[in-house]
Amino acid sequence: LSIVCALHVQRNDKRTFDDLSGLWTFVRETTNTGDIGIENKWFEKDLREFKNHTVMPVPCAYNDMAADAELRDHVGWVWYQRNEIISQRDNDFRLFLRFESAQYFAVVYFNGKEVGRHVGGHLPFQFEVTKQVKFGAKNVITVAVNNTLSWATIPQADFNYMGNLERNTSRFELISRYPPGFFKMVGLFDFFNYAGLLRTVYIVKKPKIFIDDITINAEHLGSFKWDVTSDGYQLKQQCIVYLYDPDGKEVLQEQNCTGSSQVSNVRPWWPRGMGDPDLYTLKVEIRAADASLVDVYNEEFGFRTVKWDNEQIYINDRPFYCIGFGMHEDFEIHGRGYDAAVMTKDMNLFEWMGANCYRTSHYPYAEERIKESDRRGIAVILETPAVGLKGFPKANQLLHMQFVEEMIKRDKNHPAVIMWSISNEPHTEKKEARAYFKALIDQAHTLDPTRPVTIVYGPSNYDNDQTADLLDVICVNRYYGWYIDMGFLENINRSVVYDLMLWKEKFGKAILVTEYGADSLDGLTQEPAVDFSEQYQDELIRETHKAFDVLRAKKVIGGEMIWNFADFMTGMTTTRAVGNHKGVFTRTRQPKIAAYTLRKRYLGLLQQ
Ligand code: GCB
Repeated sequence: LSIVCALHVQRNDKRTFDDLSGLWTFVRETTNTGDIGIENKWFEKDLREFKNHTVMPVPCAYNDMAADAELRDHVGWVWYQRNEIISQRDNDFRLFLRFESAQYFAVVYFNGKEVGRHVGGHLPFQFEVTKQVKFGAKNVITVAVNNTLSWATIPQADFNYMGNLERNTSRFELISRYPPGFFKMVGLFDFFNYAGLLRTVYIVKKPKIFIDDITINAEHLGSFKWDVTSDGYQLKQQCIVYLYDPDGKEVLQEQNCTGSSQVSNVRPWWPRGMGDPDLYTLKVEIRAADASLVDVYNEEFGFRTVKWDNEQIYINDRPFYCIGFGMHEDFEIHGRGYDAAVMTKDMNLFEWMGANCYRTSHYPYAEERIKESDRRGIAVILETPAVGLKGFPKANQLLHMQFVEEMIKRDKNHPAVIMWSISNEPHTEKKEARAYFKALIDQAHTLDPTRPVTIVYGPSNYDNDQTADLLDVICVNRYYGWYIDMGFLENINRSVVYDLMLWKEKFGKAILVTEYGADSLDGLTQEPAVDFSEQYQDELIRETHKAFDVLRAKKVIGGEMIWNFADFMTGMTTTRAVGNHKGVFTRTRQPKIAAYTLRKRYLGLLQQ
């Protein structure tokens, strides 16, 4: 059975789960000293007997849990362990260990034996442990997580050993500028590499024969298709689907695992500002020959259609102008760890701002957030973890394909998801990028023919990009007035219009501006404006909006997203002062001056 997770955990008559959130025993190996833990079989040991053991909350990044630079900057293995009593009552279930996100590479052990490994953060995976479980007794779950990135990973990092260049000079017998073993790992991306068990861990309990996946394709005019796959399903068993409308009234019942139908008087799912985000539920049952219930799953979804042409995106045949944010899953203390409070605050601020759209820059966000976007009518551009790619070897392409599959399998039934972003700012000016991305774009189209596919461009230009003609929609990030022509705010309007017109002329496709903006340190005010002041950020945004108005009128752009929703942590570099400050909110989610400018604009656009 594949380790890919299609359906979220659920409690019902036939299934249940344990949420393993809380404190786990934690041991950190010394930075980058090989595989000491694995070689010495730490997975067979009780980690509480280790002198240096401590505890670590899950879900949470471990990096900011102490006033300890070594923990923050750790590169290599960390170990998590937890004991769980699994009741005799669970004897009839098949049991799976499920991880919503482990950054970056995880090896999972159950009762001292390896049960599986997974590469890549921000996407869920599961391993069956039914045969290894000791019912009515203590079971030991051990997870080794390694955050090392290199050119062979996605995202990529420059990983260089610098302490082994032996040099003899006649006068000093100098060995190297660096101490032996010194290395540097620098991510090719602009956010902190928060690591560990970043999202919830579950023991999932499913019946012996269970529903493995449900694919729903429901359009706003009532066309409805479903396809159910299951594990262990036998022909004499029956699949029954029940469709419930937003009021819970049954509107359809069919006895087939795969089928299509026409539903009348549909209440479509609309993004905010266009209508209500109505949600339907498909209940799927598998019944045995004697009609007894084998498994059941309730999947929420919406009737909505996404279309696109060379000007814009349409939702339910009406033009949809995306107004919103690039953002990050990022907050003080828990880093990128899932937190329902931060998520709720973010979504409430979205509504306050008048946004209708965001991009999960630069990795898929927790499924809880996508589900909440369904409920609130906020459109989502779902992005893979492939940010900043510079090299395009075959092995990376295969890994990238795994991420596309895991992402689409997880989120395909969410009406809020309107587009798949294959990558953010890859170096698509390189020739070899074309074959690399063609395979990924084809794969996304095959896995989901209903949504447009995009790449978010940064380094490439209209005249050297090797991939943009393969896309449905083009996204571009542009920093006029910041990385280009700092201080010349009055040029922004002209530059942005010029740049985007050229993309439009060359490719003739719908274009969204997915990033623009400036850093500002909250409370730093300067009149006249200088860089890093709140005024500069605000004025840059206002000037860019002038260009957007021109481009909108010419039907050149189909959406605009500020970079960034909130300030966020990055690695150390000369252009960052305790992180990236392009947020229109501070890291603790208080508005800067620019937030009010943006709010006025967004609320106005939302009503149009
Ligand atoms: C970009 C990247 C984003 C950075 C941003 C910046 O183009 O896509 O990850 O954070 O620029 O602020 O430099």
